[in-house]
Amino acid sequence: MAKETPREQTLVIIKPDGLSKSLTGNILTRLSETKLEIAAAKCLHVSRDLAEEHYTALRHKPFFEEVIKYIMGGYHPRKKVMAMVYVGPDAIQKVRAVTGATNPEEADSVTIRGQYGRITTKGVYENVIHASTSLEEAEREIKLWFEPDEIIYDLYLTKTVEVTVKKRVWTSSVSSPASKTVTPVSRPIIKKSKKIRT
Ligand code: IDP
Ligand code: MG
Repeated sequence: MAKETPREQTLVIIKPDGLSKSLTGNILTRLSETKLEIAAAKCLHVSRDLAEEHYTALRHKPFFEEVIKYIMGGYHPRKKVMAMVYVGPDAIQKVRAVTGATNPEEADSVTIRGQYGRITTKGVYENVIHASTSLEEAEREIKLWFEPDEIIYDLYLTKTVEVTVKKRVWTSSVSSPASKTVTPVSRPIIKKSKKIRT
């Protein structure tokens, strides 16, 4: 009897060029070809700490500073990313297949990077999307980008800890039109009693 393909999870990030070029819909449509399920999604501003931790393996590469600036939105008007967790059989390989090669000029033209990516005159690979490459990388990245309660499934072991921190909440009053200004938020929302991954 054939073995069942293991259920996997993978981190996908639509990078600032994807959002600035309004490619979100196109990218999600391409990703839907994998028939995987989205288990978490959020838009966020990427702090330097998060960017450096995410790309820690590239610390000694000559293009490290450019990659950090790129993921933080330093080259684009929309300084944010959309982070998602996809789950399902063979999720890592399936998402990588539709993502395409790292170098957008070498990526197959039917892949997301081949279709929408470019190399800038400064040599930055604007390749539109990030996708985990292994089970270990996916676990490290998902735990870095998401808290357990932001994902609809318990993908990894968690424990509950008591912490006392300040947290922003909505006010009960209805906003007047004048106060409906849009202010970017980069602070994480921290709960008083929260699960953390072990
Ligand atoms: P991946 O995104 O295909 O997994 P990695 O080697 O993990 O490729 O590199 C992470 C990111 O760093 C790439 O997506 C790309 O934005 C950038 N990058 C990788 N190699 C180069 C390079 O040779 N020149 C410029 N940027 C690069
Ligand atoms: Mg990689």
